[in-house]
Amino acid sequence: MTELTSQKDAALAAISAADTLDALEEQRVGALGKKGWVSLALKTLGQMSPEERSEAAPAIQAIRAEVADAIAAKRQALEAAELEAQLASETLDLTLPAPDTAMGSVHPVSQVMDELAEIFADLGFAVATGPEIEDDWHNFTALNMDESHPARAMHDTFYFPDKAADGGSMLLRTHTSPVQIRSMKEQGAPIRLIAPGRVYRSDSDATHTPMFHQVEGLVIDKNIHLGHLKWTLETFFKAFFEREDITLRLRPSYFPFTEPSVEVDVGYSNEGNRRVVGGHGDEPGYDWMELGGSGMVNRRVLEFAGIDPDEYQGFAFGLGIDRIAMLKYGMNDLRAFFDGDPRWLAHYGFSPFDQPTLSAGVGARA
Ligand code: FA5
Repeated sequence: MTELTSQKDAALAAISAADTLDALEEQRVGALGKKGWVSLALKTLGQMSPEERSEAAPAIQAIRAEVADAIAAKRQALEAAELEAQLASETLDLTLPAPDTAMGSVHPVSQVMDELAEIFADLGFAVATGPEIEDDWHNFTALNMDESHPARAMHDTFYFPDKAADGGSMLLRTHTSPVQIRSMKEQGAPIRLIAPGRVYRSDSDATHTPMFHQVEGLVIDKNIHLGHLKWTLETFFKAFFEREDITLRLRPSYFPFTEPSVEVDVGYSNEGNRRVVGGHGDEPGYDWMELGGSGMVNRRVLEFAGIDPDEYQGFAFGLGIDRIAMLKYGMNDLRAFFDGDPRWLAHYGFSPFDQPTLSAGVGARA
């Protein structure tokens, strides 16, 4: 035992003197390793008489614990010191100057979506979303376009090869209107929302792209009529284009999910090769341009979504976000929106610090 005690004192001194993790590991192996002196001492217990063992065992275990604790404490101290040294050597010089020009910008589509949300939030509209991979029922059937409906053919739909669990087709949504159905089914009436997002159609030229953006609007309540729709859109466009002389024309049209249906046109004039929104389209020098579709929600659609059409009515609209972005900010080729050309983005992009707010102006440019 006396020998063990002096071995322990020597080990504790060596542990305390160890100045690297390697030196400490050497001490651990020498004491607690398979052939270490503590392990060898523990092995001698087997050859002792029961009386000797009952005295020696707790003493050896106590020495083992004391040495193990000393090693653990020293390891913690050495690791902390090592981390301190590493942190001290890896400092980052935050005083380096920032680049002269800001890197990156907000895409005009994202900017316009933020502007839309800001204006409609002020009118009491919530923002809803829905899946881009949609089923046939939400994209068509519940919007009053059953399988044989000719309007389906107008949508140039991208279908997936696999069917849904119920056997229905899966597709990339062709418009944001299925969000109407999802929101009505989830929330019931009354409802006041916009649903901006990506939509897909197999279509491509300077004013059509296979993926583009729409914003859906939906208001369901009691005693809603077409006048509410016109006021809402007019108020929105005045705030969006930041001018009071906006004139809308609602032109009779057809959508299976609205009745009556109207196409929304806005008066504009040409300045050079740029179209500028404002003025009355029938005046000399002015014309009308279509911005989207709208109408009173068809009774059948309310029924599909579980709302009683004798109690609630509503209006809905769908606008092309890319189109209104082009009009506001003067781009003339829609395809450039999706090319990812850094020169185009540097020219038409927005500063991330230029958040649209009603008080500071929804179209302020840095
Ligand atoms: C619809 O998609 C209807 N869901 C709109 C609607 C909603 C009507 C609610 C009534 C009630 P339409 O196919 O006309 O309608 O598209 C609406 C707008 O999306 C168009 O006016 C246009 O601005 C834009 N748009 C349509 N196709 C493309 C395309 N390929 N590229 C870019 N914009 C497009």
